[in-house]
Amino acid sequence: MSKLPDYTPPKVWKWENENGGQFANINRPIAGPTHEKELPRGKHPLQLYSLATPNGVKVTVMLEELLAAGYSEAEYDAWLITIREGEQFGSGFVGINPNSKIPALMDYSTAKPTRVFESGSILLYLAEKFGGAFLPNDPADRAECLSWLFWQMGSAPYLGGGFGHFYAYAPFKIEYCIDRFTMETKRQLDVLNRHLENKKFMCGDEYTIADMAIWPWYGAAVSNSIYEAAEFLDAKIYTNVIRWAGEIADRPQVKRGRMVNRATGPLEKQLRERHDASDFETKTQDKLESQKD
Ligand SMILES: N[C@@H](CCC(=O)N[C@@H](CS)C(=O)NCC(=O)O)C(=O)O
Repeated sequence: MSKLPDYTPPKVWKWENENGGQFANINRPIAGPTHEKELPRGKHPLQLYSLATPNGVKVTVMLEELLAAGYSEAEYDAWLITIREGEQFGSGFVGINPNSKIPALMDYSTAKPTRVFESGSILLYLAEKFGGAFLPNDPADRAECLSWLFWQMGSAPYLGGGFGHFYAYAPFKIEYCIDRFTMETKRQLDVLNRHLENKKFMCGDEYTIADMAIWPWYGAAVSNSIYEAAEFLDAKIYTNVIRWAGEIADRPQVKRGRMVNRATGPLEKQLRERHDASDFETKTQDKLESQKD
C-alpha cells in the first residue's frame, strides 16, 4: 500500500480550503441559491434544463425515443446548464431542483406546472405521462424494470462519485480509495454482465427506461467514454455488457439524445440547445460557428 497523506480529522469539520481536483470550485457544504437568475422558457410544454453528462443524457435519449415512437407531445426545449460555472445554483434552477443538480424538467401541460428532478424520477414521470411507454405493462415485468432503474440510481454514484472521482479527478491518486471503488465498479459490471447473458436488454426483449438509465454510465465505462478507464477496469471481459452497450449506442434516437446539451467534444456533435427537431440539421455548433464567419 502506498504511503497515506498525514491527516487527523478535527472535532468539527470546517469549510476552509478548496479540496482540490476537478469540480472543486462548485463543491459547497450548503444548499440553496447563490444568485438570482430566472430560467428561460421556450414554446413547448416540456422544458428541460440539463447538460449532456450521463445523468443528463438519460432524459434526452428518453425524449428522442418518445418522439421517434410517435408521441409528438414529447416535443421539448432543452436549455444548457453549465455546472462548471455554477448555473445549477441560480434561483430559477434551485426552484425546480432544490438539490441543484442536472437534469431538471418542467411540464407546463399540467393544470398546475409540474417540476420533476432526479433523472430516474424524470424517466418514470415521462413513461407514465406517455401511456406507459418504455415501461412494461405486466406487473412482474414492470417491477423488474423499476428494480433495475432504482439499482442504477443507487449504484452509479459508486462508479461516478467514487471510482471516477478518485481515478480521474482527485488532485492525487490514493490507492486505498481507487482500490475500494474499482472493486465495487467491477462488481457492478459483473452484475450486469451476468444479467445480460441471455437477454437483449435489461428486462428481456423490450428496451425500457432501465436501459436508458443504465447505459449512459455502464455503457460509457466499457466503451471508454468516461474516465479513460476501460483498460484499467479490464472492460473487455464484460462481453455481454459490451454487446448490449453497442446495440443501444447504434440507435438513431440515442445518437440524437447524446448531442443535446453537449458543450464539449466535436462541434458537429454538439447541440447546445434544442428547441425543434430540425435543430439537429441546422443548429449544431459547427453550423452555428460557420455562420459567424
Ligand atoms: N441522482 C441525480 C444525480 C444528478 C447529478 O449528480 N448531476 C450532476 C451532473 S452529472 C450535477 O448536476 N452536478 C452539479 C453539482 O454537483 O453541483 C440524478 O440522477 O439526477
